[in-house]
Amino acid sequence: MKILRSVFIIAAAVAIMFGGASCSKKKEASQAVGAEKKLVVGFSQIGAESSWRTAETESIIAEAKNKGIDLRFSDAQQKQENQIKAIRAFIAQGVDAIILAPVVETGWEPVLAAAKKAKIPVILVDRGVKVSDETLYTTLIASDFVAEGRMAGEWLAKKLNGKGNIVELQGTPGAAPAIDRKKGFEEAISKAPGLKIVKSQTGDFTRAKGKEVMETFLSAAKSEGLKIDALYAHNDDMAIGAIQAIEEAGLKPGKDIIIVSIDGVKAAFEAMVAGKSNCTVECNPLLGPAAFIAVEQALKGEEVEKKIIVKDEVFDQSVAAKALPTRKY
Ligand code: GYE
Repeated sequence: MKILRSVFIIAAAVAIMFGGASCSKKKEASQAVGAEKKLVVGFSQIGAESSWRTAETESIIAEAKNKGIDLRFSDAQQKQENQIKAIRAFIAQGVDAIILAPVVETGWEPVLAAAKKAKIPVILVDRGVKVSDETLYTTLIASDFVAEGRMAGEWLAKKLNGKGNIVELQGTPGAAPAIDRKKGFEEAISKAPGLKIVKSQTGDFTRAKGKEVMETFLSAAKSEGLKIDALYAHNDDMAIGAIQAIEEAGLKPGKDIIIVSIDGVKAAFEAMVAGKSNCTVECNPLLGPAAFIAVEQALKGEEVEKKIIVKDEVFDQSVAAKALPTRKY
């Protein structure tokens, strides 16, 4: 055993020596012709509105580092115009590829056409776009948001035995996950006529806005004599903000008001373990590895699947404590 191990260590050392030598030789040769160049990829990110978003950013930055890619990162602070500016700047810099997480679905055609004209592949991550010409981007790597909304709706319909008043916190207006998560949820609860969405407003995917809007829901419901049975939030962060508003109003989140949200971030699992939330539908933000595989395929001229769908799962209170230590974001 010992001998085997030392043979392995020697072999490894030799490999490193030779590998190292050939590597530096390669480097010298390429420096001589000035050829070896790092891949340059521009990443236009929406912002840092949620823990999901931060996890996605970290995943992409980490994978770029891992692959020795020169990543140009741009944070658009939730504004499409900033994303368009960033993409135009990436084109002017002559980047090899662009990764785009588009804040909203529409309004991308001119800038995507400019990237196409410059022969720069565009990889869409997490949110989709609506364009008349699908060749304007290489691929979309994302979850099925309609399915997520449907899973949340089915779970809630069962939990409420098909009856109750629901308030909804929507994501950013015009964003694919806000549109599709609403659609899937409505589709699922339409099968239970006793379930009604009594109030619905955007909370912009943030904790602060989620809290603020929940406060207005609670005070309006109070003056209308309306009982709120459940909250459906398009992401966990808004649900976390709403939990605070519910507690401040003297009610028990997770008991007086049943809560279901989407993303599956650690804070949602912690809230479930504390009994303050009831269910989260996972949406995996760790898209870095898949994004750079698509970048490399596109640059090699290989065919890339038009849509790469990330699979999601439902987690409720009954599995939260067991799942929490295994959560990666
Ligand atoms: O659910 C939310 C974020 O686009 C899927 O955006 C993403 C959503 C995610 O801010 O937390």
